[in-house]
Amino acid sequence: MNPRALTEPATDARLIDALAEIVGHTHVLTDPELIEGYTRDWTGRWIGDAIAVIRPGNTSEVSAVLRACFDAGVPVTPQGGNTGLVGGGIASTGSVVLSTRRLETIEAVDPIGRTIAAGAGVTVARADLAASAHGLRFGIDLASKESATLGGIVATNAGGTRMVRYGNTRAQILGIEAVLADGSVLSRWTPLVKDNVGYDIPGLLAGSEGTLAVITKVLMKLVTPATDTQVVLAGVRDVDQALLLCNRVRQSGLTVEAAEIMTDDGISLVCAHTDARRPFGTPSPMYTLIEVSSPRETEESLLEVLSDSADLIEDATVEPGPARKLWTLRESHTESISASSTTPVVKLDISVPLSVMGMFIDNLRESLAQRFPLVRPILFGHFADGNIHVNLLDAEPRVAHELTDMVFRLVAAHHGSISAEHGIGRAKSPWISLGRTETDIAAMQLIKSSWDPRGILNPGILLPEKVG
Ligand code: 2HG
Ligand code: ZN
Repeated sequence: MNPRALTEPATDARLIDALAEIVGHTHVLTDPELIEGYTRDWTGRWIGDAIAVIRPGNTSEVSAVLRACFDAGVPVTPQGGNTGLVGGGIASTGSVVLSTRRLETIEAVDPIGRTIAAGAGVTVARADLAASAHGLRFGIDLASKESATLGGIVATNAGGTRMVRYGNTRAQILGIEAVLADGSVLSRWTPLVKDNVGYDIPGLLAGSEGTLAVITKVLMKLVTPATDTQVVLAGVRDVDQALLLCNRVRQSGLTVEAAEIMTDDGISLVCAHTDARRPFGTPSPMYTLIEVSSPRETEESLLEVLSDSADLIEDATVEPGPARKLWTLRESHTESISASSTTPVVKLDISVPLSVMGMFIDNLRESLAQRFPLVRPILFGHFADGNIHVNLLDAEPRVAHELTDMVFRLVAAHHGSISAEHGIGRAKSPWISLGRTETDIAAMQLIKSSWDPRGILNPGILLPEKVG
């Protein structure tokens, strides 16, 4: 059933009154100026529309809000820190945005079980800080960690710079509390690493992008922080050299904590927009940043690998892990790119098998030069996971669809994925059939319609619209 078919302005006004009764008037925002920060994403590419933003303060309020929206047939867009890049938290017309930011209680850090139990609105940075107080770390690290929330990273199954070491967000979840479309509260809350009773509900909700339930609380694993880390930035000819170097580092017994690739164009943008300086006198076509740790002398082991890898490296510099000078070159990419594009950046987070990554990059550059000569590509990302962030600058908004289509078809031709870590959201749902078979999509639609029979949860996100 189309949820909006049930509603009209009078219904909306009654619903907003009912929601204000539940969460309190100060937590219902309808003023266009106040809701702007919730209805557009920070890239400026995704702009939505909402009848109101609702900010519940606990699970019972989330439950009552959903029950009221379910009864009224009004769609709900769950939203965490609004740091997503694919429009997954951007409301469709006539929706209510349900912000989870007030669910910000850290309930417990268990240093023996190595877990954290926290509300969906707790930021990644706060979770990490709470873990650090017990000598542990949060396993997910992202440039947007000061705003990205735990509910948001679970809903999008975020990856980030430590994925090569600890896996994605799905790999960190032990328990979850979530509110279903009709307001019922589902709690799969067990601190057990081994628990094989039935379907993996937390795993299913990871990456569900707010289409199945609203996540209210999570129980997540914590990790032991690496000590004595070292970071190398090496200039290389191409991504294949970087992959060989990364393998050589692994073969030496060092643990790879992070592995990133950047291009000379990307480094130039960062140096133009920040205080960062070019790493070497002579530029290289690409640069790889690899962070390593080791149970024995990390620095000596790394220097040994580097001196044996003169065939792969054009230039290299090493610094101890906590000094963030080299990381700045990588972490400033997103903001420097946004600042230097004349149009909203088309951001595609693809992955391809490592064996064809070099070929994919060459083919991509060639196709872009032929079909979109005015578009500037900046490529970077977590290459050891197969993930390249394809950022396309100066693309006229009217060509964004065609441009995306070209890149995604190339990705599919190289047996890659159209979403390595940011999710499908609004940006990529037209292309989901490039990543999944018809039967697979039908199975996902069956799950969606049984969890959300009235289709009120984040319509238009992830799956092509037809559900209900
Ligand atoms: C990162 O790796 C994020 O920094 C953002 O996933 C990537 O800006 C981007 O395209
Ligand atoms: Zn990334």
